[in-house]
Amino acid sequence: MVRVLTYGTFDLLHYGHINLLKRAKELGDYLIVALSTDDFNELKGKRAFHDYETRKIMLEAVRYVDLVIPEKKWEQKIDDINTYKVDICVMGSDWKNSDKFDYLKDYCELKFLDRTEGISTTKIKEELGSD
Ligand code: C2G
Repeated sequence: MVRVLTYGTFDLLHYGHINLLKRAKELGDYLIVALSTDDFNELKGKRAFHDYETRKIMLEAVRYVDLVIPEKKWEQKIDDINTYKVDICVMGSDWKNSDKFDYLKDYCELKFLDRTEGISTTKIKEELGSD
């Protein structure tokens, strides 16, 4: 049972997120998503349109997702890897060479998948806002 873990806000769930989740699941058998809480989003300087509970419900409805846990702080990742016996941590390529993830390679396999071009939550908000 290969267990995969990824992190994110996943606000206004879109096909870029789905494409990431699909490819992450394809790397193993069980996909855990650590979903940024509203408080942690504030720490990240992000204000999500949907609150944590709504974003969690939406993610749990995605066929590739097996478990959603809260991402409350930057420092929880090693505990997450140990608690959930994670084999592979996967993130989009925008996190490559980041001090937020690189150290995890001592605890599990670390993989970065190409971001899906042309879509982002910010783009959606901007284009909707401009109507
Ligand atoms: N993503 C992607 N393609 C896009 C948009 C997002 O592959 N067009 C990926 C991101 O690279 C990330 C995941 O989808 O791996 C979730 O994206 P966000 O919700 O923006 O997550 P982020 O704010 O980067 O949070 O501790 C890490 C952070 O919680 C990551």
